[in-house]
Amino acid sequence: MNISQQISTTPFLDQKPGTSGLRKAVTVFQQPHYLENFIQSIFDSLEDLQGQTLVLGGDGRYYNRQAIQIILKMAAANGVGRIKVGQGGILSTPATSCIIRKYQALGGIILSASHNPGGPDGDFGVKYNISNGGPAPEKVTEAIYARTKVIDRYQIIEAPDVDLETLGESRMGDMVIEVIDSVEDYEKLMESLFDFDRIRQLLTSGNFRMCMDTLHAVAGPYAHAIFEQRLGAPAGTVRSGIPLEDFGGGHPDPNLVYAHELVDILYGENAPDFGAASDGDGDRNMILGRKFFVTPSDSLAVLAANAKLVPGYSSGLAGVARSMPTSEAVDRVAAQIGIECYETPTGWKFFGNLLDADKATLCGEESFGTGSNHVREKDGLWAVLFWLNILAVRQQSVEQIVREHWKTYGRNYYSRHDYEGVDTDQANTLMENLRSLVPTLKGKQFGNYQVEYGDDFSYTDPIDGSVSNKQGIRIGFTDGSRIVVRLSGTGTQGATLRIYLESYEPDPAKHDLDTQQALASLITLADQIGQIRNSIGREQPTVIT
Ligand code: G16
Repeated sequence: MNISQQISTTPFLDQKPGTSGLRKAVTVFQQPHYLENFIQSIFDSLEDLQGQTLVLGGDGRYYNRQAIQIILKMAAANGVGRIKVGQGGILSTPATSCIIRKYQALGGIILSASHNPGGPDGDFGVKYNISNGGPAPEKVTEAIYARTKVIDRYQIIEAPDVDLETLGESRMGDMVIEVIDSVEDYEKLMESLFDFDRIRQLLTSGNFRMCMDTLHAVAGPYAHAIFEQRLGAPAGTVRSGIPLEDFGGGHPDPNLVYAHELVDILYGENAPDFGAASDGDGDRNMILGRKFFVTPSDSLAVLAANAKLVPGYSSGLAGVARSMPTSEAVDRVAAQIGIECYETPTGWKFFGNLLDADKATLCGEESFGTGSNHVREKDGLWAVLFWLNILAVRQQSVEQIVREHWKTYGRNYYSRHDYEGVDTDQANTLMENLRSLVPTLKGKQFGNYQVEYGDDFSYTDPIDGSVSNKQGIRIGFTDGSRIVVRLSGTGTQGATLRIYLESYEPDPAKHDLDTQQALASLITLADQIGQIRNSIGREQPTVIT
């Protein structure tokens, strides 16, 4: 007999979900009642929780297992009917989205701080996804936040911990707990979208080598199962494939800085033909060719331009969508195929309505996220499979494909400069100053650049009419160049200032420049207009991607 208890609590005032759920240091989550308050606030904000099915899993980081045990006991006490939990507590973010949709669950709880480092001194996070499989939209996260501010009790059952290793069903109170295979449903979905036979031929031909680095994070088991076991790639194709609680001490962020081991391999002697990496919770991806980096913005554009080669997308795209700071490369593809291109604020949640309404088929973000209407999250391994499918059909190298793309559509030189751990007050002041300055910039000339528009991006969702203001400062120039400045919504220490820089080059003779050189004058101009380094007392960005 399990006894349900009502525990008194007091609010924590820092539980406002950011770009992607609540992310804090592990030590913050370990405070008594901290996790419980947030979970109860989620449950309290859901209207018909009684008897419903939820999906639960995480990226395997430190505190994942403890949190899962707490959440299971709270779910049972709150009347949840069934919980599908990934074996060992493991579910990637896209797999969770897939499972919510497939089994028509009410929603899912994903335990992850994505690409942030893990371990006792690292970060932890909680995201809630709704019944379409996607991140909770702002009206839901605001309701959860409102609840966290007044919460005075939570419900939990007293029960022994659940065995998360053995597949199958058990009961806790009236709730059924189903420990499910973490990979199976997701693998089936991938098989329904891509030409597995053709990819298998490519991977077993002996003429093509790939290297997939899952950075000791959640995508490891998925990558082993799909690339090595299912598609025949040799053992060892997947590197760092065992999820570790601290990601092996690394930073599970697939970019040129943090996935440097993979970068060294792809830029080294006898490099493989194709390299890819994914992040903590498996939703991000980085694509590399031999000695060649594909920017996430270009990757989205290439996938859109080649979608017809892939079985799941062969009938064409309804439209595409990108976040505002993502380069306009995909806009050019959309214009050529004659489909709509939507520009949304940063945050995958903003794509949900467009995907549900079948306005967009492919979506992408500069922050190494690409995905489609197959789930409602970005999806790292999906992007890798999409590229493999294109490579298998076109029989060209990654570099050849991207260079041909630039020839056809022009090249959008693109880079993001991040200043991490900035003093929050200084960062806010900088943003306020820019906000008041940009409307006065229109028509002004800075060297070769003339300002076409300057604003703080505001988005009206075309489906439900909801408005999201203050989504980032944009300065657009008449030659198609852009500077975008915004504060990250995912950092956990101080503020992270992001400067996004983009310039358009139609002339193929000028497609070989180094990106930072191509953008040099724009970088200087961004600093001049925004007084960036002065205002925050920094000489250099922390990370350049
Ligand atoms: C999250 C969001 C993305 C967003 C990224 C960066 O990704 O899901 O939509 O682009 O954060 O956001 P920010 O610039 O506010 O830090 P993830 O992979 O961390 O869940």
